[in-house]
Formats: sequence, C-alpha cells, structure tokens
Amino acid sequence: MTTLTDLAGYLASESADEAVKEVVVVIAQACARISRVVASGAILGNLGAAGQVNVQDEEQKKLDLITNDILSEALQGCPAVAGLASEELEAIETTGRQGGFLVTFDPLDGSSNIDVNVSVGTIFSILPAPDGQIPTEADFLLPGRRQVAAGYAVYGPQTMLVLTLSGGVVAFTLDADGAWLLTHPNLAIAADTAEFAINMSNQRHWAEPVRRYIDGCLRGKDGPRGKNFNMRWVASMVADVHRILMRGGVFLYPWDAREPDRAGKLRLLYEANPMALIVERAGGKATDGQTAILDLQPVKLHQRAPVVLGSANEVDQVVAATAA
Ligand code: P6P
Repeated sequence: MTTLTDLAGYLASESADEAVKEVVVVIAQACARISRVVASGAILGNLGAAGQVNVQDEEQKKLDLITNDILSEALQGCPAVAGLASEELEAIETTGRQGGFLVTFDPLDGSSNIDVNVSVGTIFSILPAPDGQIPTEADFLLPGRRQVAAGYAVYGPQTMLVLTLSGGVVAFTLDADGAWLLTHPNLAIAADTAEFAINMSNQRHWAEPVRRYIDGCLRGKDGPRGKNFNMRWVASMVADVHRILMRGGVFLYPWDAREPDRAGKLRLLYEANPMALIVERAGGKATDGQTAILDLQPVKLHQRAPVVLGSANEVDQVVAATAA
C-alpha cells in the first residue's frame, strides 16, 4: 500500500501564508476531536436537545454547544486568530490579539440529524483580520471572495476534511491514529449532472421559477430536459455538498414563502461563503440566483442567502430558469 501524505506534509507544499496554515492545523485538530465526541454521543449522554435556542431561533442540541466550545477554545488559543464568529454565538468573540485572521464556523452543521446517526459536519471560513486593532463585527462583513481559506469536516462513514487554501480543493481522511491523510489530492466537480438536491416538502412555498425548474427535472427524459434526474436530500449541507464534490449534482436552498422576509435558510458567512469557495475552486458555480455567492456584500453577521451550487452547467440551467 502506498504511503499517503499527511496534513503537515501537504501544508509544507502549499504556497499559502504560514499563519493561515497554523489556523488550518488548529481547526483540523479540533475537527478530529469533534469526530470522536460526535461518535460517542450516545455513550457519553450527549445526544438530544440542550434546552435552549440559538440566535437563529433554532433548538440547540447538546453537541452543538459542545462542538462550539471545542472550536472556540482551540481558536482562542491560536496566535494567528484575532476573532471568531459561530452559528451558535450571537456575537463575535475576540482573542485580544490584532492582525492575523478571523474565523467563522458552523460547529455542527445538520445537527437535526445527529440523534438519528446521519452524517453531520463542521464548516469553517478564514478571513483576513484588520491590522492594528481588535476586530469588531463590521470586520467580519467581507465578501466571500476575501476568504484566504475555507473547508469542512464531514463526520460520516469516513471522517473527511475538505480544504482549499491558495489553489485547488483537496480532501483528507482521518485514520485510526487521528492523522489526516491526503486521500483526494485534486477534487473537481463534473460540469453536468442528472442529480438535484432540494427539500421537496417546501415545493408549494417556492417562487414559480424554482417550481418550474424542478418540474422540468421531474418530467425526465420525456420532458424539457430530455433526461431522467435522481434526487437526494440529506438535510446536512456538508453531506449534500460533499456528494456533489465527489460525483456532481446541484444543491438548492432557495427563498420560500414560509418566511418571506428571510432570504432563505442558509447563513452567508459560515455556510454559503465557505461552501461557495470550495465549489468554485473545484470548477463548479455558487449563486443566490442572480449574483455569485462570493460577490455578495454581507451586512449582518448571521444574514441568510438563497443558495444554488454545484455542477457549473446545471447551475446555469437553474439561473436561466429563474431569470425567465
Ligand atoms: P431543512 C441544517 O440545519 C441546515 O442548516 C443545512 O445543513 C441543511 O442543508 C438545511 O439546514 C436543511 O434544511 O429545511 O431541509 O431541514
């Protein structure tokens, strides 16, 4: 069996700033720890609700809070980190340091799946921090194109870490000794697909163009698309995006009429932006339906955005359908 490069070996060959690599190593170590904590959730009595809601007004699971603390403590101790923001924290946290980087994260994405043992994950985004000052919330409000790195860990049949720093998209698999081994050195998303991911139970709430696009897929080879489509919906963005990264596909979480004042369900800074950077770097596309996700100017820390991402030619089909 060939000897696989580990995370340190890969980073040594990466041209990114050494301080960014330092942050990546800290996050990777935290994700390895989260993998063990999640895997033993039932054994340690950590499944179930925490008895409180987060700033999104969503019920927090015990593991949401535990994993948030693991990442927050790890980043507080990283010299290159000046501040952090989490889906599970209403306000930003600063470390007392200046310069370096800001990290936004969703510590346990898809946690509604945790009690039924379906894949969940951690999503993170690394942004430049302002020089010469302690960061404020406004310093986090950078377009996704300013990210210096992004990634996610997926806690599934394999625990994997997907990462993009200065170039392409790579993936590591966690081995039995807790080492991240480079198993996928050059991930790319197929330009075409016959698989879409959307929560179909919301169909009656979508805008008409989205309903028209999905209807076109459902009509199969006798319909306007001339081919049959498959559908998947894990309800863990990390799992759905990982499948798309590995075999192509298109993921949609559009605006819907259930909460018309909300732009959608997914959060821009720590879900849409990191996933959009990964998808674009892998040759795919990510848009809110009109604008590339990475070009959106954030105005609030926990703001939401509609998301369509995945195989470039299929994202184009969605945009064309919703622009018509
Ligand atoms: P729904 C998980 O709560 C999440 O934020 C994403 O990971 C996932 O894609 C989406 O929400 C699932 O939403 O409405 O299908 O439960």
